[in-house]
Amino acid sequence: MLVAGACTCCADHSIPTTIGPGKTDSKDSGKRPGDHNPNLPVMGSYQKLKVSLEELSGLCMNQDTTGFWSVSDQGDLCQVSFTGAVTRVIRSNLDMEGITIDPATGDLYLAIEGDQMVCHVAAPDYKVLDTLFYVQEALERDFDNNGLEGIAWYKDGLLFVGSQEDALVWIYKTDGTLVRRIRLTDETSLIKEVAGLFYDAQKDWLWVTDSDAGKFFIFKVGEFDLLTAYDVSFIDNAEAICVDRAHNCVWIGSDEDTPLLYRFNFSF
Ligand SMILES: [Ca+2]
Repeated sequence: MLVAGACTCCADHSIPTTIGPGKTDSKDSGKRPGDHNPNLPVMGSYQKLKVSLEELSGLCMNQDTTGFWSVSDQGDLCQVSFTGAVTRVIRSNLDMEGITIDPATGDLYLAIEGDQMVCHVAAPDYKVLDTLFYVQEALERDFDNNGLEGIAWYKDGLLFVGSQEDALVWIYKTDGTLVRRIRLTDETSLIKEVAGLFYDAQKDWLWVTDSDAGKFFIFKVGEFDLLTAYDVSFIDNAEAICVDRAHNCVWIGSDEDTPLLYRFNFSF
């Protein structure tokens, strides 16, 4: 059993990594592969649990941090407990791929693929789903099923919205004003697509999961330099990510035949 925070460079560890936690890719950093950066989180062992939410694709912590909000391709908005129990709150015919929360209000924001739009569900009732805005580039370039997959609350009424195609991330105001566009494939050749997003306010980092590359990444917000990447190629379809500093772990949701939640112990 690997202890969270243990060194991950040495042999005989249970976590398969190609790049390695706390290490950066030489091509992007100018450092030798395997260089440790003591300021970066270190991945430890993991557990996984089954979740009865078909095509689970998005995940965020609820406002009182007692469990998750989650969404599925089937159009279900659900509450999910830390043990994987599911309570459906809204059922729709939308391809829901990402979810995030405004921690101040508890309002939810959803990334919808196909329609390429961002929807809003107001707290505390969580009963009505409104369309906030459409992502014009994803519509104009006809991203279709290669479109919106991730969304993350940033700050001051701003959202990160991400797409599979070109691993694009847009920063939008909640009123639909486009503020900035970042193409993460310009930052690193390791990334193939955005499948899920999480904004880490404590460090001003954007965590990105990529189900095609089988990795998740940390980018520094601002320049969007790649800080590190974690190999999770043993996960079938890593579409959701939630960083949980309170429990010293990172949760990864996998959209597969038997949807799974992976809980990776982390030393932050
Ligand atoms: Ca999905």
